[in-house]
Amino acid sequence: MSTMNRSLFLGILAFISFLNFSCANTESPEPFGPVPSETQMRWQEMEYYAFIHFSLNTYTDQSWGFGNEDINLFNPAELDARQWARICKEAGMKGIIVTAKHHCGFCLWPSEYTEYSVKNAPWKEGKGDVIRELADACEEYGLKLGIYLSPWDRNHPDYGKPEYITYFRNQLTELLTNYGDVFEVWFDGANGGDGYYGGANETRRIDRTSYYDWQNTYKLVRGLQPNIVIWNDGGDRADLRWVGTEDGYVGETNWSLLNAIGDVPWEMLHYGVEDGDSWVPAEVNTSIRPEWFYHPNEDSKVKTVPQLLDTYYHSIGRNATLLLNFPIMPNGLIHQTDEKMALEFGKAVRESFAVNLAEKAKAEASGVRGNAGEFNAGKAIDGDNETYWATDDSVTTASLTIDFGRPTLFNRFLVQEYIRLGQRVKDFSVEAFVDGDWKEVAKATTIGYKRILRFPGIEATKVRFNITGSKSCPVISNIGVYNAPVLLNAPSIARDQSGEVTINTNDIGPIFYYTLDGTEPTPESTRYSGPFTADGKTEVKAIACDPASGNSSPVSHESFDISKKDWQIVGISDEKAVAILDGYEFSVWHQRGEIKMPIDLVVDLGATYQVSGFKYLPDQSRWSSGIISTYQFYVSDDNKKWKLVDQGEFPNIKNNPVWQIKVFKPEMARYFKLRALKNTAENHVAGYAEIDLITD
Ligand code: FUL
Repeated sequence: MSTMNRSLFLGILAFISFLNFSCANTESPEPFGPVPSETQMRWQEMEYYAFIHFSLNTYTDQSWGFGNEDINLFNPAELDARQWARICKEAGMKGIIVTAKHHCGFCLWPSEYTEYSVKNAPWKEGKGDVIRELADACEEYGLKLGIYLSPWDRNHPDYGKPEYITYFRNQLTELLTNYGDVFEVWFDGANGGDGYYGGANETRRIDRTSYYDWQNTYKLVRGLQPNIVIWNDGGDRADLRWVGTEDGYVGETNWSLLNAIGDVPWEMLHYGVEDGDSWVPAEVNTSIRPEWFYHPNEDSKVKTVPQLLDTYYHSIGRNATLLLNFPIMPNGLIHQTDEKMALEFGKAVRESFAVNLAEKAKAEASGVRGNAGEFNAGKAIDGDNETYWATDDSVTTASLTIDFGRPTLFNRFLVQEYIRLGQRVKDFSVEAFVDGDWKEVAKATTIGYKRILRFPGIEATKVRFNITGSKSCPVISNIGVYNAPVLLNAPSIARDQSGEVTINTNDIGPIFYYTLDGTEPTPESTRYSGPFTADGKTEVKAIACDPASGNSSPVSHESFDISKKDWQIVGISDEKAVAILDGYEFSVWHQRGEIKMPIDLVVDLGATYQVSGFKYLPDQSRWSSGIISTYQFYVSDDNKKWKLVDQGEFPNIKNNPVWQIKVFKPEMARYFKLRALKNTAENHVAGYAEIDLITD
């Protein structure tokens, strides 16, 4: 070997050993703060699973049974737990938590400790066991089983006494012994109050901090099911936390941390505690319908795909899991609308995240821990959640750039921390490189297990992820960039009392085109750039378009009648009553209190018109009330002498509370009066989301 070759050889050797040395000496980051247990980790990775609410309430149209409901009501003719499991599986869920016992105390399994169970119901002549059937169905479909066991029991005679705790634990032992692996147990926080209590029919209060002796109950649970996670919002801190609402969202900032001891006010449930001393991640529980149990009048209120997608981005997309409830119908099945929406929602999620545009790109970071290959930027896009990009310990702000190599359209950014080492990032932003400049497209706070940001589609050659604040050096296990299909639902068109028209949709990104002359809108029609005025008789047609694909939605169409500018509600001083005329379907006003049916609503039109019909939209809210079912409609030209022009009922308004349209022989009128004779609840409340007229 020549001297030169020799020194080259030695140089290479030295370089290789330097590389080895630097790798061998780059330690992984130390965990920062609390970290998840293995069972919490397994649970978090499930992301999405179902709740099933089924009990005697299903047969009594109630939310909470009193505890004395007739056991003979329980006879689901077509019960099929395999249908539940199939739907959950096809919807993309990973498990099912079932109400083995709700507050009424009725048990869906033949418990040996009570007579108030399926064993004394007519279903399968007392030989049935819903939990067995569900456990078998879950096994067949590769789903995990979870158990909801209400601590509050309005049937049991001993509720409130120490003996009840023995009963409760005996039941837990049955459920956690006889049905195989259970991934989660749910101890509902509703506790104590009035009930049947074996015939005592009284109110019983318990001290929620001491009565259940949770620590020993937890020991029992973990002894029987070592891999279980415990949900408990009513007692001592367990493995998971409630998010403070059943409306399907957690805070935009969501730390998976709480303090082990002390009160948990709403903010802490919602946002977690940045410097909390325990790992207590969030589970978002919500129902696919307004209520948890089945009520036929909610058949028209099943959440739509855009609503469910919002829930997805506000739960799984914000570092929580999603527990979505299906109420079971009296026949023992999930309703076909619920099935349809859940499957379409699952499909929309699958399609949104089908292609990760970052996977084939190049990644570069502002800094890499010890310059070591095992922590470089590529580890965040290698599709392996066990590898990660990390920086040196002293670094708490950093950025990672993904280069697509060519203009690429995207509208979602997904990022995950390697939470086995703790949750660290406090805030971050996402930028896109467009025409030689960096443009901010989104900004957020915490990441945790998974964070997904939505923004209007943007075409860029590179995307940059900037960590602008972190508790310790960031540790990022995964980044995904996606171009989710834009949801092209027909947009909603609303006009307020002043005549201003607004066009809207549930997705982020589509642009709208509209016409006012009755012609079909196309991308050549007027582009909507914000609310516009179109008072008086007006016909608006609109479409939503995805600029990237060029696809458009079906046409939506609204015909507005005479201007409401000068309309006045007569004799009502409550300013909130304007909700009736404001054009927004979700604002509502009620007449209630001292008043009794019949209840009148009088409106002065400000001028005389030839009126030939009217439209009534009842309360659209989740807990709607005052839905008028029987009415009379009068007109007048002086607010003194009234003429009855129409009367009757709004058929099926209870089950389908949509716009009610009535037409009659045209009459000249300056005033109209809608008289509510009855509502669906047979009480003295009249509610109105909107009232409108039809004129000639
Ligand atoms: C609540 C209960 O009171 C509801 O009935 C329902 O079971 C829901 C999941 O939790 O606290």
